[in-house]
Amino acid sequence: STATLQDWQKSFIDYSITKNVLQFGHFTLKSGRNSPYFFNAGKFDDGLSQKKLGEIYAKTLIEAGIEFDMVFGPAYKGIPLATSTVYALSDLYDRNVPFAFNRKEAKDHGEGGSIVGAPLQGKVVLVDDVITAGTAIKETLALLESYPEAELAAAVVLIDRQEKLDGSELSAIQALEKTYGIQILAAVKLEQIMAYIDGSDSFAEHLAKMNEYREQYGVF
Ligand code: OMP
Repeated sequence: STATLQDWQKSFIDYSITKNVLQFGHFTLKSGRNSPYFFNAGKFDDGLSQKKLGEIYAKTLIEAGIEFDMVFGPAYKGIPLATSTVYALSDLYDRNVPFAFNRKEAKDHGEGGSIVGAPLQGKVVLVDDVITAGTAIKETLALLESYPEAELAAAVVLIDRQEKLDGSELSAIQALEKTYGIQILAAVKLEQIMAYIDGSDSFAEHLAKMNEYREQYGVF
């Protein structure tokens, strides 16, 4: 692979393997696809992990030069990610950024009281773990329709799986960017994970499976 990797990306992939967040084997995805790898961000389950995640989201946002006013974490998995991100923005970049999240339960009863935290207004950045088909992002776009003062400016995820949507040549990220004009940033892409494990004997079999998977579903 020709993918380039920054040192912090190598450390992050390495840490994800150590924490068993990045797993290799047989996994059925939400989409029904059978994947040889899975990224389970729920296994970032301690303080050091949250510190590192916050730093990664903050860095990815700041380095992309995104203009934003607040951070939104979609329930449930986005909630700790939003707090870690705003903490890191304050700690490392001296930016005191408001954040909010939604309650899942309130969604079923229509409007009212479904948002916790800062008022939803201005340029909103969504933080989430993984995008495959983009379901969480579409749900957040729908939710923001009830908040005319807010617009979704960007989304940041840890991993871009770089998979084609069914019946399309585009990935979920590419399609969402095209359809809604939002920027979607990923700390690490599949091609970078593959580049990182390339050359290591203990990952050779996994890499071969990932190459097959990529040939079938990949956008690169
Ligand atoms: P979409 O919401 O369809 O974009 O799929 C993303 C979701 O799939 C994540 O929020 C997870 O629930 C799950 N997922 C992972 O967490 N890690 C993966 O490597 C792959 C998936 C997945 O099922 O596609």
